[in-house]
Amino acid sequence: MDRETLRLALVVGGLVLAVLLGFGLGRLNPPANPARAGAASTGAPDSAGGDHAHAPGTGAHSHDGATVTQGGGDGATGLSISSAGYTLVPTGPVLTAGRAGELRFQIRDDRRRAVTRFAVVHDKPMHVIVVRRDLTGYRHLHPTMSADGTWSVPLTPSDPGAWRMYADFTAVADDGRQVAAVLGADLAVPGGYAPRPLPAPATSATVDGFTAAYTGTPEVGRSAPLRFRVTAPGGGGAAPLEPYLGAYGHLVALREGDLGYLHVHPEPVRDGDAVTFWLTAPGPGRYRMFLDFQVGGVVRTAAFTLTVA
Ligand SMILES: [Cu+2]
Repeated sequence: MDRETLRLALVVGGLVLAVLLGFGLGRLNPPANPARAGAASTGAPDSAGGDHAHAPGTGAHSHDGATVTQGGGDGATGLSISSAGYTLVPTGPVLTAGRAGELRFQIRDDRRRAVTRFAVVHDKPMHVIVVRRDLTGYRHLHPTMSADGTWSVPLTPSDPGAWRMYADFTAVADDGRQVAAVLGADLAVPGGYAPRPLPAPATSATVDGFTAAYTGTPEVGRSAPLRFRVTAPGGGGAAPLEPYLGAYGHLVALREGDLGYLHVHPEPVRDGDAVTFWLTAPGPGRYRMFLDFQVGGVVRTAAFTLTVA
């Protein structure tokens, strides 16, 4: 080996070593999570683990022992019908606007078998959100499962159009591994579709005389607290909120444009009469937030349009 060849060999060898070292160091030191650590953990996978502000492209990750899959790559979920080996398969008949029907579906695993083992999260093994693509007609449903793994729930779509359904669940694999996922599918409700514009942004909303209002400013890529208060009809004080789904409220945010679904994490305890949720906006744009709260055994939903700069 002449001197020039030896020199080249040393340079190449050094580069290989540097790459290997860099790779090893990268693995030992994953990118710091941009969000605050340790807060807002409820122990429930669909709202658990402190925060969901993962760096773009982090993909599947661990969450209190459950693997969570990301549909949008930027923190929004529910954009895919299949993820992490699980596939949402609607199996019901076509729904008709204004007519009592039934939403039916299965979750199938990577061997195309209907999944029948699910972990209970927020008091339920399966959470389903249904909304028309213009973000009207929101419903939060809890279907029941038959022995063959078919989930069903009565559903009467209010209007024709393209609707979106989300299945938010934690499946239990054969080996006991838990995988949390939000899968989404479109549902066509035949008829003329007259989309309604998104209402103007507001921090308060009224439903059946109850007024829900929040403070806080969501940020892109950072988990930020939103504090909600609900006041009783007739200018009364704080409404006597009852626990619903293991918390004093349940919040879902959907992104205008692609209907990306955001995980929102409730604090397990109230802050005075306020219910705090931690929300991470995956990007700028407009979102519709839906707050479910329970008073007197009745669950109501307050909806807010939110602009994230
Ligand atoms: Cu639910």
